[in-house]
Formats: sequence, C-alpha cells, structure tokens
Amino acid sequence: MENLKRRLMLPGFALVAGAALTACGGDEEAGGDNGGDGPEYEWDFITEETPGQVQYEYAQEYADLLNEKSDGRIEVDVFEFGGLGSEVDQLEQLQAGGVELGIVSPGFVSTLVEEAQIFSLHYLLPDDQEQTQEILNESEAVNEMLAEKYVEQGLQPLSFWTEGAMQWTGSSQLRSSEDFEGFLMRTQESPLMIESYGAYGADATPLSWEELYGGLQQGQVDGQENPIFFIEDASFHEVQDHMTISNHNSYVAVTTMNQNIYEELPEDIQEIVHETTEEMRDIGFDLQDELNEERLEMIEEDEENPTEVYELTDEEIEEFQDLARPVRDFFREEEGEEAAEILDQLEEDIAEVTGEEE
Ligand code: 6CS
Repeated sequence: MENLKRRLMLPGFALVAGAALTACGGDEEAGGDNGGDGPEYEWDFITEETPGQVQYEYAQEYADLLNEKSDGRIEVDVFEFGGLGSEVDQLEQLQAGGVELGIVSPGFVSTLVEEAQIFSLHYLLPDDQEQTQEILNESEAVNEMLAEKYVEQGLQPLSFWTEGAMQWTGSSQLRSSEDFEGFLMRTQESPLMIESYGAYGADATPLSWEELYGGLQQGQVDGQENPIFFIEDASFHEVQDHMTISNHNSYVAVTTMNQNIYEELPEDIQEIVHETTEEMRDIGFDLQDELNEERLEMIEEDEENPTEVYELTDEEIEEFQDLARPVRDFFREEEGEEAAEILDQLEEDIAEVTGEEE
C-alpha cells in the first residue's frame, strides 16, 4: 500500500486556488461575522436514511464534530430522508447549492456521474468490509479519477465509505441464476444495476426505497438488495420470505459537499471539514459493522416474521461471479475510455489490498 495515499485528505488536495475569504453557505442569514453572536456557517446536511440508520447517525456525528472542531463557527442541520423529496431530488438540491452537505449513493448519482456506476458491478469489491474500506480510503481510481468526475458535476466528494455488504431478499429463494429467471428485482436508478441483474436472467426496475416496502408487499417487485441493517430497519424482511447472504457488493456511501461552496471556503474551514471527514472514517465503519451484526440477529430471531436466511456456498458464488464478470466489459464499452481507465485502475487498487490478481 506504500504508493497509495489517502488522497482526498492530503492538505494539497484541500488547497483550492484563490479560496475566497468570505464565509458562505447560509452564514449571512446566520449573521456572518456578527461579533460572535451566532455561527458563521449554517449548513444543511441531507441524508438518504432515517434516524437509527447508518447515514443519518453518521451525519449527526459529523455535524457534532464540525461544530466542536470549529468552536461553534459551523452549525449543521441534519435532514432525514423524506422531507426534501426523492433521493434524486435531494441530489439536485445539493448540486444547485440549496443544501451544502449530503450523503449520496452512487446508484442515484449515476444519472449525473455515469462513471459512479462502477459501484454497481457485482463481485468487484471484496466481501471483507475492512478491505473494502481500505480500498475506498486509498484507491487512486476512486479518490482521484472518479472524484474528478463528481467535481465536473458541481459535487465535491469528501469520502467514499461502506455501509456494509449487500444481501438479497426475495419472495422466493435466490441461490442460482435459475432462481433469478423472470425475477423482478428492485434497484436504484443506475442502468448498470439493471445490466448486472440482467446477467443473472432477472428483470430490474428502479424504485425509491420509500415505495419499496409497499412494492414488495403487493408483489410489484419480487426482491431487493441492501445491507442487513437497512433490510431490518426498513422492515423489508417482514414482507420477504428469504434472505440470501450473497455479499455480491458493498453499499458505498459518498460524503459530498456542493463544489462551489466548498471551493469558496477559507483554508482553515476546509481543513476542519477534512479533519472531520477523516475522523469519521472509523466512526462510520464501526457504526455499520455493529448495526449489520445486530440486525442480522434480529432478523433471525423474529418469529412473527420468519425469514429463511441462507448463505451462498463457494460454488454458488462462483456461478454468480462468472455471470457478473462480462458486465465489467459492458461498463468499459458503454461508458467510454475514461470510465474504462477508472475500472482498470480500480482493479489494480483492489488487487493491491486483497493480494489477489483480478
Ligand atoms: O436501497 C436504497 O435505496 C437505500 N439503501 C440504503 C442502504 N441507504 C439509502 C438508500 O436510498
């Protein structure tokens, strides 16, 4: 790992040419430099989740840390999902600068940043979450090449982090491609997710998670993918008979700031943002780790809503890996040369952490 660094956290990365000395992001409404009566910066932080779920709890801790490190100069309001529209509506508000901070998932960002669909490729990131987090922290492909694509869209990624390994739930069992024949899978907005499930023989349909419980209950869709904490917290297991420990992907969350607002921050405030983001890496990791473990037990012990939990065998995983592999070529061809370079680099970055040749 010697030649890889936490690139987003390098002070040089944070130094933006001509950083304005004026405060921004609602500070004027808050009184700006008003003699110390209130915060200089008042920021809104949107999340795609609700209290008790990883993104929301992460954002609350992030807000507290920013406030503490800035001695009260920064105050952050965290918004749970639901109040500000769909995940895509929220993203548009972040891009337009209507809100300053947000956690945005690649699956929803992919309408703007097509290359972010790289995180929809199955069996690319390792199922070991510590390794996945190490890759997300240090990968050049992620933190330089892909981050640049977000910046081009007015979004400044501050860190990429995992919310845990993703698992499948279904109204029927999911252990082989045969089980996926004609299966209607709910996905996020990324077209590559549709391709990934198409490779198994399934049909995929994008849906906001707000509508997912009802969609599963009424049979509008047959199944979905998510980390375990989310499956339990959103009660999807109540309306699904099967959960497969497939570890086919990791749920990548991206802590993001509006790029113009970020760029205009004075250096000391940028530094505080980066220090906070850095400290949050371990806090976020532990949060998802504990919740995913605890919620698996809850699903297994829920007698009122029994769910058959099945872990794929190595042979079963191999079948899905073989089917998923050509989707990488589809990504390379469909998304163009730069996207292909990002994937090539990411494969190298992954191999460097796992020690396994891609
Ligand atoms: O499945 C979804 O759409 C939701 N899943 C997670 C883990 N977070 C937010 C996201 O919108």
